Amino acid sequence: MSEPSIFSRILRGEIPSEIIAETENAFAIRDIAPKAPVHLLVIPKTEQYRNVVELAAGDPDLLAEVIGLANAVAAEHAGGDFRLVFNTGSDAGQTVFHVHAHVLGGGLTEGSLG
Ligand code: DGP
Repeated sequence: MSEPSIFSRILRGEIPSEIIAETENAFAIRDIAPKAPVHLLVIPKTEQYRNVVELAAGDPDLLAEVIGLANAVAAEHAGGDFRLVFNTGSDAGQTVFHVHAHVLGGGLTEGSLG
């Protein structure tokens, strides 16, 4: 077995980070290095999907749940409008290979790409 991802460790309470919202199969936290006035991460509780392409192919209902939770946290924390970013692959800036959506809002600039 490989080591649990940083997000699985947060979900288990092994690394401190407030879980600001959750559904049955997904949860949301604040990004530790925000690139926008509001920068949240929405993450499936399972770490079996490394990126959004795998998630879409393997469990489209879970992808829809992630997007629904992104919409809900954007409504609560970012005034409604938001940018959704899934970095996919290390050349695209992905550093954590447990699929997650960046929810960016609250006044975006060109640098707010997750
Ligand atoms: P990506 O580059 O798309 O794989 O995004 C990973 C994000 O995860 C990055 O923006 C920083 C965030 N992150 C990494 N470690 C932690 C952590 O321990 N706590 C929180 N809240 N965010 C983290």
